Amino acid sequence: MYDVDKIREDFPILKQKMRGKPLVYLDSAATSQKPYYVIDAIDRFYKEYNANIHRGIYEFSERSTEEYTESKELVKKFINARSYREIIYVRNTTEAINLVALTYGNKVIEEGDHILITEMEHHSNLVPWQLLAERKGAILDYVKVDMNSYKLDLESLEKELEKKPKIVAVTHVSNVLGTVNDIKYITKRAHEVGATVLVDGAQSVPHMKVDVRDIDCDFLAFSGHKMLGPTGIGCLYGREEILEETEPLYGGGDMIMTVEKHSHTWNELPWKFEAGTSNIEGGIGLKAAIEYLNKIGMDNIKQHERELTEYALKRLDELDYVTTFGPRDLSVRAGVISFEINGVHPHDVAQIFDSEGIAIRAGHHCAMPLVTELTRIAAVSRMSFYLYNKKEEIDRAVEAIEKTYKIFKGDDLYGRLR
Ligand code: C6P
Repeated sequence: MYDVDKIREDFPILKQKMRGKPLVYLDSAATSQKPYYVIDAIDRFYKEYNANIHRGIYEFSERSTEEYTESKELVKKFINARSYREIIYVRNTTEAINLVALTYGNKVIEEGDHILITEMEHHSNLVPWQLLAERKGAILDYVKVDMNSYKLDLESLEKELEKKPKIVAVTHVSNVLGTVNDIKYITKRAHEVGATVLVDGAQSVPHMKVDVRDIDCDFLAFSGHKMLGPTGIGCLYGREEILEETEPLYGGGDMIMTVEKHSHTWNELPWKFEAGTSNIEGGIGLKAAIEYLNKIGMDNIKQHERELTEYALKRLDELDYVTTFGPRDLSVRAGVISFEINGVHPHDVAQIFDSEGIAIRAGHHCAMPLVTELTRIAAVSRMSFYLYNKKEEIDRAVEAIEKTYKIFKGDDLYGRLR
């Protein structure tokens, strides 16, 4: 049985108060909280065997190298990659996508080529492609979002695929709508027109089983900090054949095999893409995070979040002055609920929540094109769930909404903005 109270015991921060009230943390889509298991693994590294990797021939360096390499093996298994050679560590999802745009993208995109993304992308999977398109004189196209179902419009996908894009970059889960895209289907269709496919897994990898061989994507990007790991470590999965043929972005230590005065040869994958001293602490922390997630079980986490989402949507539906965004079909919905309290600015909502000890996010959520389509003020409030959240916390959020509405009722927000 899923014992959320037991899980919560593992997260020291959840015992904290905020504004003098027991903390309700509903902002895991922004970043997740960390269990002792991860904090202790990082603590042990610094206290017991801190040393640089791939460099020292002494016990501590061997141990840190081993732990770091094992973390890649674990990531490999976690996403079912073929080899740890396909696992490149970066700082976060953003850096992973930029790395692809700046290396593979620079190589394959030429003037007049099409790059296809969607209207529900986070800026991290949008601006790097805008920059690439600007550099190369290429054309950036968008798959439309159906604003009734909050899913990708598959007719629009087909229309855009007729232009034979060279790269298709799409989010697995929207950080605003919670929509879970049918990424396997999109990848299949994109491959059929000859495109290379990058999947933004920032909001999927932490919450559900993601299998790169099943999806058959060419690149997958995700962040450690959203999946119980530390900040500053993220991952780019890349298909080995593609990575082999792609030039590295940075030069320096560790990415080379040999160096002469006027030439050098590259190291093997994945080190070719990891110049300089790595985020060793990050790799070790990510390994612990995945061990912890595996112990709970990704299917259990997904199911728990689905129950929370169902409960939250039901509670929010009871309030006729609240609008929620995102699919109602829970089979294609992750634990993210963006909402609007009629007439109340999301920043006011977040402030009242804060005074009640509840952390949510408000604003454009780094997805301005999408959020501008959703509301005239280009901002929404958002609660997001993870393995440690409880229904009682959703009740606290609903109470905060009721309080907010009482305070701001009659405040003609849109009138004020006119
Ligand atoms: N979204 C949110 O509150 P980084 O910052 O690189 O770790 O992750 C970027 C990113 C990329 N794609 C998606 C779908 C995301 O949701 C995010 C991060 C956070 O929604 C912070 S803006």
